[in-house]
Amino acid sequence: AASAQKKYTASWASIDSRPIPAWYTNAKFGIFIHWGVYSVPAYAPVGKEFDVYSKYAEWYWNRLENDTTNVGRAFRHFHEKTYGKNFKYRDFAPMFKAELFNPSQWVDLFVASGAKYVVLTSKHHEGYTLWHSAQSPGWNSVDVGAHRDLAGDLTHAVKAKGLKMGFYYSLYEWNNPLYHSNVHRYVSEHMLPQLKDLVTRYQPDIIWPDGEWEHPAGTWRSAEFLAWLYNDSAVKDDVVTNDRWGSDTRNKHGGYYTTEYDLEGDKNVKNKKITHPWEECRAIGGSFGYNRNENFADYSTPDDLIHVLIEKVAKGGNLLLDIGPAADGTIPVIMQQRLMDIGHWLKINGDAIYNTSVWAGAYASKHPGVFYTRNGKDLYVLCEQYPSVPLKVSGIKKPASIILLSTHGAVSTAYTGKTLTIVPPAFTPKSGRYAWVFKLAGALD
Ligand code: FUL
Repeated sequence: AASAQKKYTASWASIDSRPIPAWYTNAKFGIFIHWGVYSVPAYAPVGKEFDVYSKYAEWYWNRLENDTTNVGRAFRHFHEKTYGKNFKYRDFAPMFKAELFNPSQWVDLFVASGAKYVVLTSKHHEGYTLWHSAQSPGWNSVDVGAHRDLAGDLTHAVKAKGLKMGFYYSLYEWNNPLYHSNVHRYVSEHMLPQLKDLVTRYQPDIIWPDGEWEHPAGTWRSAEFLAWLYNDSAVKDDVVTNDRWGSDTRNKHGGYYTTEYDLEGDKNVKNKKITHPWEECRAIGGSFGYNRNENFADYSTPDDLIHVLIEKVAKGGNLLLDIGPAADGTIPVIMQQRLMDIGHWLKINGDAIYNTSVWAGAYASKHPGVFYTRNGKDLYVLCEQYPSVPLKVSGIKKPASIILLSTHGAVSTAYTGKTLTIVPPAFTPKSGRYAWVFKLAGALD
């Protein structure tokens, strides 16, 4: 890899100069997994009166103990009536049994969805690790709950089927006494060795940090960790990381930019002509961790999800779509259904997504709901609705061929003055659904 020769130092200027490995920007679509002790209560409020963050079920512990607003009240109300006032969050851990967890079945689903990478919560803000971490004795999935190396078992299955494997890792922990009594010791004795152990043991392709909050950037020693990751770790050439490093300058340092339900970090991505790699993450419903309180209407439809994928990819981003497995290790069937729907669409239209990049001419397009991607000399025109009027694509060469990906049938067109007019063929949607793609082969220089 190109980065192999260069030595990085623990300064942001050096760390930020590392190019993001191409496998990542070509992959476009990944599966995010939030799974932990919070998957046991699997509850958050839903409804219009709650904002995006209030609906996150993985925040259960913090909402119970630290939230005095109506949001915290909703969590406490549910908790007390269901488990009783004296039931401690830690008492959920033995119930996180994962007795039906079948990693290779999960990965078959991910492959069928068309995803190219997976990002699992190795540890969320609750501090419980999904592997046998020496830094979290008694609060990891081998010591309590599943009695299994969940992170390791999934990693092996993911890599065996040719996908890339990544880990979400929360730098801060809500209830770690050392974090609160001496954050410097927490960083040097707990966080750094734990993170390095994760990298060394499982050799992940992505490190997806979160939670570098509450303390000035230097406290976390992130640049030092990244210099180690890029210079000395086993994954130094191909590993990818996000931008959630460098506390006081959040969403700026490290690797690709992140947005979350189009919110976090959007100051960088709102710039329409962004060239830095970036990734939108969101769940299929309103919560990253499984929320049993959600109903059918709380889940995005297949059209919604495919349109999000198209919109992000056309703007040069990736989509990291989250699922929240249940505590027993099953993936709720509606989530499986949504992943399969995306996979069916990608099977037909994947050439317009994978390995593509932004087409600069897109900014001049006047068709709402129509997006563009390019791969070499080929231009793809992605339509959220089947077009009812002729489409005009300007500033291109006369294509060598024009096809509608779902039918491969002939498409009638006219070409004058660098503008191609595509007359959508009369077509009863059968094989194609959700969105339609015209491939304009050889339309670009
Ligand atoms: C946020 C976290 O606080 C959420 O719980 C979730 O993990 C999301 C992806 O990142 O910052």
